[in-house]
Amino acid sequence: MMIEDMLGKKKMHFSLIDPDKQEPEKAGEIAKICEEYGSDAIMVGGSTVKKREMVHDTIKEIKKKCHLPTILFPNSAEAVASNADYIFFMDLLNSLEYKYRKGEQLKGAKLVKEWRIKPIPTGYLIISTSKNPTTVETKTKLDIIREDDVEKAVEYAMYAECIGLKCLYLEAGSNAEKPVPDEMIRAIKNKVSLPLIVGGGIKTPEMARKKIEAGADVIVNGSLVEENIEKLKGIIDVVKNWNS
Ligand code: 1GP
Repeated sequence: MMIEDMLGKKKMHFSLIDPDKQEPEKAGEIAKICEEYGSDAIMVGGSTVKKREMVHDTIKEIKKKCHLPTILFPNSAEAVASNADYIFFMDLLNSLEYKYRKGEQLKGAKLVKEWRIKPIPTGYLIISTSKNPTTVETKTKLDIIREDDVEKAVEYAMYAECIGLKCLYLEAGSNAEKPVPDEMIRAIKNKVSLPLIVGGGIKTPEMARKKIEAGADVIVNGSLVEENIEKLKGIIDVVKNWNS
């Protein structure tokens, strides 16, 4: 089954690899381990990516070592590479800048069509959980949603559903001090039927279990994948055991 058909049907785990953080060969090695541990897809992207070539070379090496589907997680049209299988084609819902709501998307859409990358229309919502802003929070001017702004987050989620997006990515930012709160995930799950992807600051199996209990459909890990990969297995096991 294709990734877009599995979203929301079973719990999944996605591993995020930032092409800026290591050489492409190393990314391939990391992806191989993610597959062995049972992750469902490799996301490729990051807030600082500037060169398409780096994304392309990283995916090329990932594909040599790993059979999982690759999903672009772009910060701009420049991060769209022809050899990816999917793209989270994102509406950065709470950005206040044209560039991130439409500008980059207009440049990216023609590449996605030309290279036949499968778009997954995604609402991307940045939640500010940490005292120190995470990198993604510093990249665009935001309509800030704090961890206790549950109603505001629910409003954005409803909007995402009404305009026909296929999933909602709740992002606390890479290495966030705290992940997106369980109450917020639960409140959104109660009001909208979109599959929920949750990432940022999920560091332990227990945290992952709580996010899934609250309604997360996909757990994303980035920094653990790159810095502490042995800790990933326990988290993926929580996701897999949930389905069995
Ligand atoms: C960041 O949600 C992802 O975009 C993953 O966050 O690096 O904290 O796992 P972490």
